[in-house]
Amino acid sequence: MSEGQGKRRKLQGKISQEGRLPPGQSLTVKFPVLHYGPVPTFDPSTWEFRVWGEVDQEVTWTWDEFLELPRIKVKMDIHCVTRWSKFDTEWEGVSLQTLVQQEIIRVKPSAKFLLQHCDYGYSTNMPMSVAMSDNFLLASHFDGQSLTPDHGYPLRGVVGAIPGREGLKDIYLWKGGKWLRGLEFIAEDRMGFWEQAGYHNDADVWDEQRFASDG
Ligand SMILES: Nc1nc2c(c(=O)[nH]1)N[C@H]1C(S)=C(S)[C@@H](COP(=O)(O)O)O[C@H]1N2
Ligand SMILES: [Mo]
Repeated sequence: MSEGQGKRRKLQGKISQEGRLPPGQSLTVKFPVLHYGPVPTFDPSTWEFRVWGEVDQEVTWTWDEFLELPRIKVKMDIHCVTRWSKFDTEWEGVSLQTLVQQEIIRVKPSAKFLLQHCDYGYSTNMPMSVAMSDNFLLASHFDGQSLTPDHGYPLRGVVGAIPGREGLKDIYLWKGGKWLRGLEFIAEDRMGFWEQAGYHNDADVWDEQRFASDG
C-alpha cells in the first residue's frame, strides 16, 4: 500500500465512524470528473437561465442578472453512483429555497417535481421536497473558486449530504446537473437522462438506490 493509499484509508475509517460513509461507497480525496458527452463553452453574452413550467411567471436571467441573486455557502458530502464519495466539499451559489421564500420565483402549488435542464440536453428530475431543501444548490463556485469547465462552469446543480443534519434526503450526485441552463417545474414526474437510462428515480444513498432494479 502506498503512503497516499494509507492516508486515504485512515481518513475513510474516520468518516465511516462518524456515520458519513454510505454503503458501497469509498472516499476519494481527488475530484473525479464524470459526465456523458462534451464540455460546453460558456459565452456570458449569450448565456441565459430560464425558469418555466408550474410558475406564476416565466423568467429568463442573463449571467449578469444571475450574479445579482442572493447567494449562500453550503458544505456537503457528495456521493457518486459509481461509488466514490467526496467529503466536506464547499459550494457557493443560489438556493432555490431562498428564491422561492423571497418570491423571486413564484412556484404554483401544482409544482411537485423539478427538472434541471442542462447544455446538450442533459436533464435530471427530483421531487420539490428535495429541490427546496438545504442540500440542493445552484452552484457557481467550488472551494472558493469559480467552477472549472469540466465540473460545470459557470453553473451546476449540486446535491449532497450536510454532515450532522438529520431529516434531509441524501441522494446521488447525478441529480446535480452540470452546465445548468434552466429549471422546469412540473406537476407530474418526468424522468431525466440517467433516470431514463435505468438509474433509480429516487437515488437515496443510504438505501443504495443506484438502479431502478434496486427497488
Ligand atoms: N450535464 C451533465 N451533468 C451531470 C452529468 C452529466 O453527464 N451531464 N453527470 C452527473 C454525474 S453521474 C455525476 S457523479 C456528477 C459528477 O460531477 P463532477 O464531474 O463535478 O464530479 O455530475 C452529474 N451531472
Ligand atoms: Mo455519478
